[in-house]
Amino acid sequence: MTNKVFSICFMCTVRCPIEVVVANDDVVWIQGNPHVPGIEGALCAKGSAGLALLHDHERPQYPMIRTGERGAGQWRRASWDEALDYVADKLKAITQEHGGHSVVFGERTNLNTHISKTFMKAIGSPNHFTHDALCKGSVNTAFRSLTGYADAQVGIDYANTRHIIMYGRNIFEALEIAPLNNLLKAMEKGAKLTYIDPRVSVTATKADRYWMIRPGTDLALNYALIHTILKEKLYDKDYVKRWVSGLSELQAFVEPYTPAWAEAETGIPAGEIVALAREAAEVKPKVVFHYGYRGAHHPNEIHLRRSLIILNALMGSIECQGGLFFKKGAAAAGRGDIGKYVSQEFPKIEQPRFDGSGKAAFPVADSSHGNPQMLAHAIENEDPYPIKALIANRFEPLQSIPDSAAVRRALDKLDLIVAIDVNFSEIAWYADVILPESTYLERADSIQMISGLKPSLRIRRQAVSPRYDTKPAWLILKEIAKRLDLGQYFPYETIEDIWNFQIKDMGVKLEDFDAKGFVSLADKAILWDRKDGIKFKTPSGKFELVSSLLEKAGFPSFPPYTPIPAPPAGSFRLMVGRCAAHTHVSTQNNAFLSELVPENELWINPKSAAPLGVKDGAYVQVSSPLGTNGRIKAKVTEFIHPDAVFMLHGFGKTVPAQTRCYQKGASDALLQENVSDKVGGSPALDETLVQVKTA
Ligand SMILES: Nc1nc2c(c(=O)[nH]1)N[C@H]1C(S)=C(S)[C@@H](COP(=O)(O)OP(=O)(O)OC[C@H]3O[C@@H](n4cnc5c(=O)[nH]c(N)nc54)[C@H](O)[C@@H]3O)O[C@H]1N2
Ligand SMILES: Nc1nc2c(c(=O)[nH]1)N[C@H]1C(S)=C(S)[C@@H](COP(=O)(O)OP(=O)(O)OC[C@H]3O[C@@H](n4cnc5c(=O)[nH]c(N)nc54)[C@H](O)[C@@H]3O)O[C@H]1N2
Ligand code: SF4
Ligand SMILES: [Mo]
Repeated sequence: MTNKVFSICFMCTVRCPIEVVVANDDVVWIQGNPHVPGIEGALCAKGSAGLALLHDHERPQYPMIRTGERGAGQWRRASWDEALDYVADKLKAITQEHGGHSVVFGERTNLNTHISKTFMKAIGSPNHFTHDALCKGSVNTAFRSLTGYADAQVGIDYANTRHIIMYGRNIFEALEIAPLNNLLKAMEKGAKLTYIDPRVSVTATKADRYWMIRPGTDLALNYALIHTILKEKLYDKDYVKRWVSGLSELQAFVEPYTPAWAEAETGIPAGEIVALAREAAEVKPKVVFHYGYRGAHHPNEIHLRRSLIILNALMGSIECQGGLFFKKGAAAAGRGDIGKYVSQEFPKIEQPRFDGSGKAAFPVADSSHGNPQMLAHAIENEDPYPIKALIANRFEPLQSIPDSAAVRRALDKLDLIVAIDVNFSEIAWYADVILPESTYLERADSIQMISGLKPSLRIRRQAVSPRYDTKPAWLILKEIAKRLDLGQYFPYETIEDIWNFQIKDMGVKLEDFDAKGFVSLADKAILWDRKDGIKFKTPSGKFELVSSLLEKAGFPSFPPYTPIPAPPAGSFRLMVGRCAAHTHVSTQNNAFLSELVPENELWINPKSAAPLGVKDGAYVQVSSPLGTNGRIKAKVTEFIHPDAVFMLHGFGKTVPAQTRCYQKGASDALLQENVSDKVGGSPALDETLVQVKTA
């Protein structure tokens, strides 16, 4: 007997809707949910490899309490009661002595984030952070500075675009299924793809136009594009007149940034820059200057991301078919809001955040996400106060924060490290207690609100029973809270209680999910009227080129461009990124995926490799100002700019229990200096200069 369960993939946080085929309480097949437009049955390699995660015996199988030194891998098995009591007792002692704010909770945003935030509010800590700043904090701030909305409230209508210009948005490898399928549909109908990257990624190979830009100089290119668009009056005059403020300031600012100037900076011929501006304008407003997914490359990231969003505004492509749109939520569809436990009343928290997010260190960053790159600094320096405990839930501070050796050193000062994970990640191995979560196929989670042109709800239902002695995080957190006498903030026993609470004001019933695994909240795409209805959330109600948000905080909207010097001879800019077969730092030990891509390689141009005696396929060592890191195989290729080298993120693991990926390849986080865009909020993950020598 087989049955089909609609659920939500979690092999990466794109969270595609899936259909899971189950026989005898085991998963036999996973495919994309055939009913969801853009998905239509599709799944990526990582999604298929969910089977290998489910059946993996190299994952934590029961709660464990450390018996040896941190990181030594000596554990004893504990019952859930014992492990939860242990964590609660420690937390009680720590919060009594040092206050709730001495606890930090880090997680990759997930369906239960409203519950994790509830947990932190209940214990009186402002210190919940997500991965957001490390991924795209500067994109978030750039959007807020121009439109009043965060990037997460903006989407792209790929299916109807006629030209999309991507700057290192490597969508064919760093993928999201529905957007990619929709882009492919548009390309079949003749849409153009322009791709710009110092490296020939898979996306480059699919593009109509590809430019190997000099690393870090995309902003110069954009200023020249804006220069051309304004000079030749290629912009959407009606849209700009109605919605955009500050055009004359922008015009004066870009005056010196001619295509000829940009050619010298970027290596892209001036004539081609002018041609792109004209070509894009021909199909406006159905043109997208992609604002990026990972927006954490360089210290001037905020201005690169702003320039991209500005290009869209000039094309009139914000809030239109084939362009960008503001995502519409339940309210726009005439429904009540989704219930969130974090909306309860909590005792007031007086202490500031540990990371200076929204305050001193990062005045305009999004403090609802925080700035985790401050973790090591805050712990080491007790700045602004001592931190005593870290709970890492579905987040890997030892590989996802630059300068991971500094993070590891800082963790040594903590009294308690708890890891809630499905793998023996670096942080789980370094923790005091591992609370193993059931995998996404073995658990159900909070309902997902999908805002968009057609808002909808999706559900992750449990497909099979847990293979091992594991629990869902929403239950783990409730159980800890109960032991801290804070159970009243978690008024649920089962996932159905959570679901019913979430949908109680939405006019939706749980049975409504049965037929297709989702519930649509609107029949038609909701687009605001471009003449009068666009609700920019800036103080002026306009798209603000001169940003109230930035200027008020003392940051100029248009600081002069700082030229990017070429690396000194023998040094290279370290670029990092993803491949289609892996998720960040999570899947390197997956039995299927480790076969597809077992280790990372160092891409290096033959012109750079030859003087160093580096041969294709030979192992090399990479050094940065932080030290030398492991061994990595050289991939000598013309397909990368000579100023740069490139490696996949997520390798160089040190946990022996992960035998398939143990010590394979090198870790980017050990090499990257912890430098940030202090305005936008992201770390500059592609900024560090490295040297290469044969190993
Ligand atoms: N050096 C460097 N740092 C980076 C990046 C980079 O390229 N280089 N990229 C940045 C970007 S774009 C992002 S988005 C972040 C991502 O940063 P992270 O969120 O830290 O990375 P992930 O690999 O998505 O997942 C982290 C952890 O989640 C665990 N996990 C997976 N599934 C589950 C689950 O169902 N339950 C629980 N409890 N745990 C689970 C994994 O085992 C892993 O330990 O990293 C950022 N940091
Ligand atoms: N398979 C897979 N897909 C994923 C994820 C995953 O882990 N695995 N993670 C998801 C997440 S959280 C994110 S943030 C996205 C990331 O999606 P992207 O931002 O598209 O991907 P990255 O792999 O981080 O790659 C960035 C690209 O930027 C290029 N680059 C480096 N420096 C420069 C530069 O100066 N200029 C230009 N123009 N390009 C440069 C690199 O060569 C690389 O090809 O992917 C999402 N999709
Ligand atoms: S992109 Fe792949 S791994 Fe990520 S959620 Fe979708 S199917 Fe799963
Ligand atoms: Mo990301």
